[in-house]
Amino acid sequence: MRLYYWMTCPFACKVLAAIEEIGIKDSIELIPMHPWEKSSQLSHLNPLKQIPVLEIEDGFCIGDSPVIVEYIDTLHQGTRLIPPGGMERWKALKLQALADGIMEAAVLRVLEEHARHELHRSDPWIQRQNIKLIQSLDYLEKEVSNFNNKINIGTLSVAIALSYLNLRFSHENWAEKRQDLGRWFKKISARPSIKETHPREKHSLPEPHLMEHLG
Ligand SMILES: N[C@@H](CCC(=O)N[C@@H](CS)C(=O)NCC(=O)O)C(=O)O
Repeated sequence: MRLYYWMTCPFACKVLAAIEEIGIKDSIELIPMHPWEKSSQLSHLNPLKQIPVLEIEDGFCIGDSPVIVEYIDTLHQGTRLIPPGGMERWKALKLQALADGIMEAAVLRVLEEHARHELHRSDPWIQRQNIKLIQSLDYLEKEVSNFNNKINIGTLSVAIALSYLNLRFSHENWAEKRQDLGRWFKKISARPSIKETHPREKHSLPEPHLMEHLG
């Protein structure tokens, strides 16, 4: 199996964290692929031209991190990252969806602020993404007391989303006004799955000219 990924893509980091948690690292070949690279072969793997992509066998690829996680969660005998049933399942999936939304809003904000040509940049669009981030962080601050020490796809995804905010918007220090969430994040960040997937470099933002065709 091959995973096409990029270290600053939070959706890819989520899949890498899941791979680490369920202990199947040795059966997956990791292939770095930048989604904005013009010469990229990504279109052949995923018509949406997005990473992460898991190539399960020659020519059979799945994209979309929640679907990839669902697949790899069938490959081990340990505790499932996606709880099999009951309210625990829906709570975990709800949290994953929220974390994915945070990642998406953060990525869109980063692209608009740093990759789009300033003549085309839209402040209302940036504000809209930022409101989503603020509201979601405030929601998580209220919910975090229910996380306990649970490790499932919901809590892992939240940790990866927060890790991405720290990478891109460290100066905004989300934890300052959300101390319970900050304490929980510090604790979960000690897990190898989160520590090792935290991207340390900010490089690899697409060049503004790549975004110009978007107007
Ligand atoms: N829903 C997808 C989102 C993946 C995604 O947005 N990946 C970004 C990189 S972080 C990408 O490949 N963007 C290129 C594009 O959308 O054209 C998932 O969960 O995997």
